[in-house]
Amino acid sequence: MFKRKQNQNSDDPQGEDKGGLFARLKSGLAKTRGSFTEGLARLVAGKKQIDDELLEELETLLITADIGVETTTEIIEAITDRVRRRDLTDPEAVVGAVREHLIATLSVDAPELDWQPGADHRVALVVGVNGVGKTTTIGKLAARYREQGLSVMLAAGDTFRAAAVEQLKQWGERVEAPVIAQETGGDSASVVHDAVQATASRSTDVLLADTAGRLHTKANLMEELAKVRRVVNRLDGDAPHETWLVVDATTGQNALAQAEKFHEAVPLTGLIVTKLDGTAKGGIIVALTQKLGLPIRYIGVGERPEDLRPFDPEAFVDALLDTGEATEE
Ligand SMILES: Nc1nc2c(ncn2[C@@H]2O[C@H](COP(=O)(O)OP(=O)(O)OP(=O)(O)O)[C@@H](O)[C@H]2O)c(=O)[nH]1
Ligand SMILES: [Mg+2]
Repeated sequence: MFKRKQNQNSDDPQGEDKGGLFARLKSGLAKTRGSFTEGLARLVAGKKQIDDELLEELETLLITADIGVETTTEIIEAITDRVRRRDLTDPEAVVGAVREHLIATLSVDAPELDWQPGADHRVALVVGVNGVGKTTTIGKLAARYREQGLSVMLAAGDTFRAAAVEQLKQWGERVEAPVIAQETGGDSASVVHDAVQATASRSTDVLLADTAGRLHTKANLMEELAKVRRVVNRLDGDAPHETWLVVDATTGQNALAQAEKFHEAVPLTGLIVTKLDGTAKGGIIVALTQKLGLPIRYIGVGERPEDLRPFDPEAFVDALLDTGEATEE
């Protein structure tokens, strides 16, 4: 049986209308969902049995959605195996099998980000290639954390672009979070160092450190990033508590190469995938998780602050497959 999630309260403590948010997630994922769901529906429609042709078409569909060869192979093998064992016979049930497999792949075992006001402070370093959405994501996260009652400070670690500091300062004003910055051309590590010291002395809950966009293929730029991390770590052996790579979903398979290179330079603790509203290849989320074994922490499905969402594997897959607003009982 399927049952609607009982999350329709508009007065929930987070002020989040989950039903509305689910609809927004669905519309944000419209491009991926459109091609993927229609493809799946077409695949199984009118079919009497799960045959080789159906499985081949499913394979193509999964690859086309950028889910990645490895996960696709796993899904096809698992389904083939179940068909052979007569555990799966109804073509319609293939959708459910794909759903289960995707949720399992996306459910990485990682600690919750359960940050409480007044508890020990957290330093999150935000990294990624140019233009993926680092600075706007930091602004949106700052807004989210402020709403949760956390005190937030921002570090303008992108000392490369003059406009970058200004962009961050605007967010700082908007969400009432102090911004630590130096003049353009300064040393990124030194800005972040000062900010970590400032958060410690002011007992700030969360420090979000912006960094300049950099190509993962430029060794000197990656070394500079490793230096920022080292400097932070020398000040506080537990910091950075989080190092998030922001990835633009529209870059497709190149996102994998980016993630691997960044992960080598600074050990990542999670990923943030933006611009899922702009691509039919949202399956890259699955490929990334599979490849790196890191949790997706947030996803961006639009430009409004509320379009940055904590990542929930089940909600994501349901929105993708349009099995949504429902959970299995
Ligand atoms: N459609 C869409 N646009 C987004 C999303 N996230 C960020 N953007 C847009 O992406 C553009 C680049 O964002 P920035 O935050 O400046 O990117 P950045 O990574 O800081 O860029 P650099 O500092 O130049 O490396 C902006 O126009 C954002 O509004 C998203 O989830 N969906
Ligand atoms: Mg930026």
